[in-house]
Amino acid sequence: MAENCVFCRIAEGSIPAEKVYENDEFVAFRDLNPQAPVHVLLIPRQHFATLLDVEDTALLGRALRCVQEVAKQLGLADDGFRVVVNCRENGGQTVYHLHWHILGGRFMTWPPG
Ligand code: DGP
Repeated sequence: MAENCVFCRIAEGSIPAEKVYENDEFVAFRDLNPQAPVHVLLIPRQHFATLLDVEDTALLGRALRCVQEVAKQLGLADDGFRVVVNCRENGGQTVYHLHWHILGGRFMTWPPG
């Protein structure tokens, strides 16, 4: 666990969050500041600051398998949804614990801001 990492604390349960999915490797919970009717963050329990810090490509694959599970569980599969990873400053990353945003429940425009 990384010191002062809010998402590490959510994963271990010492900071509350509305969890919607978890397994031994990943946790998904509702975003505090939702940008869509459904806005969930999927995180690995292991701390990686950014997407660039993961060497294990199999872990990235397992994360996307969890994204599929969460999307189906939350009823996003039929109409579709968006998956976003913000990376570092220009990517708009504000919390430096790798996370996948899963957004759905409305039509998403493109390009993003
Ligand atoms: P990003 O900008 O990609 O680093 O997204 C970080 C997201 O994390 C942002 O949408 C707000 C959310 N967030 C930040 N702190 C908390 C928290 O304590 N709890 C929850 N549920 N979400 C948080």
